[in-house]
Amino acid sequence: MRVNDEVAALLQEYADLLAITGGDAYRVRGYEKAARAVAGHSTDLARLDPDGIRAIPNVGTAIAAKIEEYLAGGSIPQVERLRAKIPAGVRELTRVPGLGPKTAMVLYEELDVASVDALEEAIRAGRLRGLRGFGPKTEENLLGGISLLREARERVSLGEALETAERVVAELSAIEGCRRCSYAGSLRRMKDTIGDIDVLAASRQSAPIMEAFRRLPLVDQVIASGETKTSVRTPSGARIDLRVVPPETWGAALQYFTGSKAHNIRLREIAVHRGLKLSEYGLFDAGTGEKLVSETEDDVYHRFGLPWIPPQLREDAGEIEAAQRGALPILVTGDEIRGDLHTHTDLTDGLAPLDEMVAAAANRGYAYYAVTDHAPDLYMHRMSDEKMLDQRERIRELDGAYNDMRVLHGTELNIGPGGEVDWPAEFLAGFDVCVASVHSHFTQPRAEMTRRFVRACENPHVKILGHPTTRIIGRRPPVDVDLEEVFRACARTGTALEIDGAPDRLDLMADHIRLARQFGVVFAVDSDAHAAPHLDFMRYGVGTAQRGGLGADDVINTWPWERLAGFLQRR
Ligand code: DGT
Ligand code: CA
Ligand code: CA
Ligand code: ZN
Repeated sequence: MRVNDEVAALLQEYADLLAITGGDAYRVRGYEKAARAVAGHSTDLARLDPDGIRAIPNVGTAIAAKIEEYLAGGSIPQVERLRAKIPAGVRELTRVPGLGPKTAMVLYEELDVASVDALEEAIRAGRLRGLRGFGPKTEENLLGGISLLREARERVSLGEALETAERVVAELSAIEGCRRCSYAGSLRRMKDTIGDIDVLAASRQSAPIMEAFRRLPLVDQVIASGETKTSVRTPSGARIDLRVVPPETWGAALQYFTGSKAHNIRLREIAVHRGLKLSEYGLFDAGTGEKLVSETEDDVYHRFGLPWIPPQLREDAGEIEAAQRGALPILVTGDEIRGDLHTHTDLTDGLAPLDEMVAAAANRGYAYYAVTDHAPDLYMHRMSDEKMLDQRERIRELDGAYNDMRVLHGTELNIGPGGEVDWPAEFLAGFDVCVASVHSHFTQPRAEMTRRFVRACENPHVKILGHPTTRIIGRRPPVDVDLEEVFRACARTGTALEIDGAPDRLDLMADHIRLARQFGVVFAVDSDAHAAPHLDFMRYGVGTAQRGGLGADDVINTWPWERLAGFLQRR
């Protein structure tokens, strides 16, 4: 682990422990922000002097002192002290969605519950019944949260999987004798979470590639190693399977190991009907056993009379029928994205200052870029009219300074429990773009939640519904809402649905996107960046849009500025 990540983990732990022991909420947030800033800082902490450490955003004197203690002695005494008071399992409890630090402390003090397993046992044994504030509904929510947590533990985020896989592919591609190398499986299909990372290489000799793979610095443990397949685990627990195949069967193997299983099964059925046999070794004549094709994926699909099907669609969700009809959608690509319409700066909970975010956006070649910091109803960000208007002035200046990119002033509004948003119409009219999202009251009954969303769409200033289901993968379930009703409202009012590319959100997800599209809704694919490197989250959003079968025309931020401006200005 990089020292920055070690320190970030300790600062986050300190924040958690402070929260559990009833520490001041602003202080807790301070440590959380510092943890994120340290993890995202590009310079290795060990190479910074005290001034350099204090110059990291969100790192003040007190936190800098703790970091220096760690660099000098390998530990932070205050963290050690709190650790001694609170068993690690209690901190683990706060990872259960819906279980806050205060509750964790109550469970520990009153019932001696100090692990997630112990909590589940206590619920099932009815031991929470006697506690104040714990009803049957709480028990049900906690059990749901526990299973959400366990599910997430077994899978890796798309972001982590893709970064890891790209490193592996780059390393293995450089080895002599490696003809081709690619990741396959759910990652190539851009699923929102990844069970294990499948990597495929083509070579005459597998041994040198397997050996290089086992020696990669990101390998923590070799689980199994053979001539055709090696499985390893990374320090964070992600599993990688590498398979080495002969170059002439590359296409068949890539097709097979990309999946999905359901897609492959449908394809094999079609093969059987035509007297063919499909496997990871190739497509064969079932009668004679003669190999027909295997070298490229294209060959395999074409031999079925089908066009090549993009991996993002391979879920047996109608793509094979569409391919047979010649009706596969032409999917939106990352290159077609002209801008980002949902991003943050350090004016609220972002890590980077405005000019840095804007410069990073310009570097990506965007034609337009919206800054959408949080609005005042999310009180912890302490937003005010004045701060927003100051930011607007600075954005107008930046906009003038960039010739090739429009810098837009937006905001991410909070959809209140009744569907109202932070500011009155007159104030909203001053923004170039308003995203509106749910950030509170997640457990309203379905009918109320639906009315809330519909009312937000009906606000003529709201142009994008941000991260519509509000799920956070492994931490918060989607809200209970009649999505069809919301999609109808979006189509009627000209409100775009967001596909939030942050890898812990990926919201909307593919199934909903496909459904929404049938209602005639348009979409905005955004990064929801809180730091300059997060602008890259756009790629996960694009992957998700592709899984949803979207083309460029469906995505408003592929549109030229004039068309987008027309959309944003329509009331
Ligand atoms: P994951 O890892 O759970 O996110 O999902 P996948 O799709 O990567 O699944 P994985 O790693 O078990 O297998 C990789 C691919 O190998 C899978 O997408 C399709 C293929 N595959 C695996 N098992 C079978 C099978 O029993 N039948 C067929 N037709 N294909 C399979
Ligand atoms: Ca896999
Ligand atoms: Ca696998
Ligand atoms: Zn948000």
